[in-house]
Amino acid sequence: MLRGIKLTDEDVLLELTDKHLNIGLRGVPVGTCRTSFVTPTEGVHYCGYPIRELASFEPEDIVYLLMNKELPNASQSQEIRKDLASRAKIPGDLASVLSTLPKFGHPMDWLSVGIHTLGMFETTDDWKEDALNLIARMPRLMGLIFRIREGRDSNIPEDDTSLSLVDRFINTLGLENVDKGVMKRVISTYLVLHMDHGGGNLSTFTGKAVASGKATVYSSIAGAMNALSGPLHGRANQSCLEFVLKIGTSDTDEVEAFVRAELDAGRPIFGFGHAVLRVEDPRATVQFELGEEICPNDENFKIIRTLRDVAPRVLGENPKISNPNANVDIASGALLHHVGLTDPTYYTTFFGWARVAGIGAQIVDERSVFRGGKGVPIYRPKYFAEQQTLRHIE
Ligand code: AMX
Repeated sequence: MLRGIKLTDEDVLLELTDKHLNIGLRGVPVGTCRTSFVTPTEGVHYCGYPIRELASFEPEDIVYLLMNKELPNASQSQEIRKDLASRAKIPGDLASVLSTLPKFGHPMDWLSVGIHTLGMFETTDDWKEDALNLIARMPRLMGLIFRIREGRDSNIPEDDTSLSLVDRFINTLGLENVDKGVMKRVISTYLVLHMDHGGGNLSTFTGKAVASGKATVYSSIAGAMNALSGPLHGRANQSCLEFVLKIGTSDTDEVEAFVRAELDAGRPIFGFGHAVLRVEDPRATVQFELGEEICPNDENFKIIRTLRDVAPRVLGENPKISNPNANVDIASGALLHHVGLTDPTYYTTFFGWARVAGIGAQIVDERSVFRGGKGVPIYRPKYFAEQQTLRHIE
């Protein structure tokens, strides 16, 4: 036991020992989360509903769920659409700011700067208002990031606010020769599956930590996006599609040889394994089902279909690996690629776009609901001094 610290978590007595220090707070209880939790067999649940049951809802309905902890009825569903649409207009010249950024910068850095910029244009003194405004303005920010980085005209009309979040993104994006209906399905499903993932993942935790000092929702979520951009966190979905492109064949024997060679070289098999889940992530299952429907013969989809058969068998030979099955990142890149979003460096921005809803809702809860509405105090975990001996300059 560490310096007399004992924590009681309902029926579990947790003793903090020295081995719990300098491990990134892994497993140390710090709070409660009203929006979602993750179980080993059904994965993430939003407000109690397993993600499998929510996968075909529209993103707006899941925004409502995360904010209100109830699924909307038909009229509430219409209301949240209208509400988000009414907040869509960006009160400033976002395109001019984005146009000054270096095109060689990573899209996640653009996303973070874009969110900060939105906050400089306007913040209210209401956590929920700001969270909803940001959610409503993300489609245009996302579309402008693509357009400007690709050197296409960014002087485009305001969003048509009669449209959904995803339709507004697709219109701002303005790609020719794509099937907008299929693109909408893929992106809507992607957003719903990625909106939230418990309270302690790095980006969500970071967003709430920044907000605990009463920085704005925009600064907090920009911070969360910076956390998400790391290769060990959100950027894994970019790595996954890059990995699939590197395999380049759906032949079972060749894929197996590739997987074994990667493991022998000490590299991870992207798209497999999970810290909590002990079965295939239902979010992967949902995306595989969607892929079988919309692009069964797509080359990348064929590769991930083979990987899904081969990798768990090969990874399962190593008893250290707790879950050799597919995770959420295995399929999302192949689907985005299929609908015309072919550059994997953008994939984490979709993850970030989705997470704005979950992180926003969790910030609202921590700032204005918990502790009888007083909110969680400023974060201040305890660090022990490594150097215990007092010293003086000679
Ligand atoms: N490929 C190779 N080795 C793997 C592996 C994989 N897919 N999954 C687990 N392992 C290894 C771990 O690196 C660890 O090795 P170590 O003991 O030498 O450090 C050992 O197996 C035990 O790991 P674990 O307890 O099963 O998983 P974890 O909680 O430590 O890690 C994860 C989970 C996701 C980081 C890991 O499975 C991994 O690196 N997967 C590949 C990368 C990937 O797909 N990332 C996306 C994650 C998606 C998500 O969670 N959002």
